Amino acid sequence: MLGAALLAGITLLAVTGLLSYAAYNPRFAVNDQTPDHGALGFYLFTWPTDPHWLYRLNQGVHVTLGVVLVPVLLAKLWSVLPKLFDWPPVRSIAQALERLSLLLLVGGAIFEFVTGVLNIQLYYVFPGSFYTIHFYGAWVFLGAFVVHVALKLPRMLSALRSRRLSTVLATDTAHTLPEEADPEGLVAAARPAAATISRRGALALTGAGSATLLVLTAGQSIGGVWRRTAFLAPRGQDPGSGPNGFQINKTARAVGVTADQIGSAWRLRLSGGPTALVLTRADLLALQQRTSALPIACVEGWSTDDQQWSGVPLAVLAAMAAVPDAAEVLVESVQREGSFRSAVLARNQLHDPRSLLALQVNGADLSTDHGFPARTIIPAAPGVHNTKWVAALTFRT
Ligand SMILES: Nc1nc2c(c(=O)[nH]1)N[C@H]1C(S)=C(S)[C@@H](COP(=O)(O)O)O[C@H]1N2
Ligand SMILES: [Mo]
Repeated sequence: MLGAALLAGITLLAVTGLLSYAAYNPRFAVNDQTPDHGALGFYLFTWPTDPHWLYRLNQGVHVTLGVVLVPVLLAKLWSVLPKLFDWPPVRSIAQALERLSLLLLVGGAIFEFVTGVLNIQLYYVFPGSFYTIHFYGAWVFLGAFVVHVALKLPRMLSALRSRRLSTVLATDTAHTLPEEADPEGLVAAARPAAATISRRGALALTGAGSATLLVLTAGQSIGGVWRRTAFLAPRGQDPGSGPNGFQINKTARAVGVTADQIGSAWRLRLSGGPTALVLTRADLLALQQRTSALPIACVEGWSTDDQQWSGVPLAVLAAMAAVPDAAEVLVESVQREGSFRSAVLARNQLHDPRSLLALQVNGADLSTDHGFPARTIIPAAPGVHNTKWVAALTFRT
């Protein structure tokens, strides 16, 4: 049963994880700096801008499910623990190959869960970019996972058929008998000790662990009243109230954005056409404003409900820069350090009329921490595509 839960869960984790990577648009080196995703990027496609909650759903599922599966993974590893102490460690070439594939499977699973959980909890201590190592780690793990499923699926199905769930749920520890001695050697053939936990106890413990994690995590992605139970969300802290009262990823101070950079001397530079254009915030406010209801949906799984952003569509700015048919736009922040100070947006994102250089949110000026004087906001895109404190837009054909 643990294997069946992991088979379904990890398959969904893999799909949402690979989709998330596609959403980063790794073709634009500035959005994702994984070198040579090469052949592994075979499936990449243009990430759509519809429905506008697409990344919010994808990443909420990926992160919440990853957290919820932790107890199942631990229980599954516990259930096969005797294999770790197999002696002698190598008996034949075939067995050595099998153990190597299990090393990739177990090591890969632990690596993916640990890097993922540390990243969403902001304790990211690994060298190199999270995307790079979580992405390569995923392919190593998935290779071993596919091999393992192919080898063990028949065994899992026959085990599921071997007894009825209702019988398992009605059996207490005193009546719990060991499995038949098996060729894999998971059961002590000679003198199995008495059970210390019933099968239903093991399932209940695992299920209760997963259910608890679900309640403590899901609110950061689904919002509403659940946001208040998301105690495990590192950004569940009170974001304040009012029009700008929703989650802030990095504050201006945290990334070294200073008051003069975003004060009255701030200008927006539009380039890519025959001549560059320099606009003040007042110039931008004098243009026709458009409002889009869009969420911020971070790769780390948390997201906001839809907020009412208003400002100038990026497509209008492209036309002002005399590049109306631009194929992409480089968005750069006043911020000088840090990986998220710029992004490249693809053609469909740039030309979607809901994609804005936002000046206001929920009827008020953007707060400093939400990106004043201006930030981008793009439908269905990962949070990192919504650059704050924008200073320059360079349209490219
Ligand atoms: N200049 C700049 N823009 C940025 C970031 C940043 O660190 N610097 N972080 C990005 C990330 S990862 C996210 S999830 C969103 C969060 O926006 P918020 O802080 O307004 O919620 O901003 C994005 N824009
Ligand atoms: Mo983010």
